[in-house]
Amino acid sequence: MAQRTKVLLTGFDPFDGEALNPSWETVRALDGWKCGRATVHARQMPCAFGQSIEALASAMDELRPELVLCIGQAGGRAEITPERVAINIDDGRIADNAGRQPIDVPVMPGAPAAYFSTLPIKAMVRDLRAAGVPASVSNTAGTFVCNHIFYGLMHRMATHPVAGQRGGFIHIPYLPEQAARFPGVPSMPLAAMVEALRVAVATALAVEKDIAETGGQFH
Ligand code: PCA
Repeated sequence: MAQRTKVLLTGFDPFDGEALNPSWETVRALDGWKCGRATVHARQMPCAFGQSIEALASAMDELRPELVLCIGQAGGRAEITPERVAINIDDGRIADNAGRQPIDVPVMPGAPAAYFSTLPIKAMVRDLRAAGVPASVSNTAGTFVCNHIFYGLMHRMATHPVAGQRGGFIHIPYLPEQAARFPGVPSMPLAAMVEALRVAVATALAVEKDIAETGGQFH
């Protein structure tokens, strides 16, 4: 029998005045879920520059997961969006939960400008759509704490390589109870997002080489 492996799923604590964060609500529902050879371990990350990368690094050291999927809230997006690229910049539009608002500072001084996700983002979008979940590739994770932890994840995997380890980031919409305060803003129910992450994890475990299918955009 193939050896069991671990999947680390992270979500954030609430920020920007919200009472909850859909990323943590979704991820924690999957803690302990067994997907084929892998078991999911859910961890909550602080929505704070610096601290989030430290918390992620200690979870990775503890678990040594085959797969790391960091999840975050993208209020206003209508779809599940696997992110293509993490950029080496912090530019907070608001302060983080620790009151810090870095503007135009690198996530890691002297490190590369960007890293690509090592998740099969196109295959994930294909499988999500096939499962009836609206999904698209996103070509920017922004410049707040989500891009920050995504960059920290990719930089760590580049500088502390673990054989076979892959990872990346997925942004998810508001929950309906959040969007109810912002008329016209899209949302997705918790159960649909939990199912979506099951599909994303299963595809990420199964597909090592991504498919060539367009996920491009004009702008
Ligand atoms: N979303 C924010 C940070 C935490 C979260 O869930 C972001 O997109 O940067």
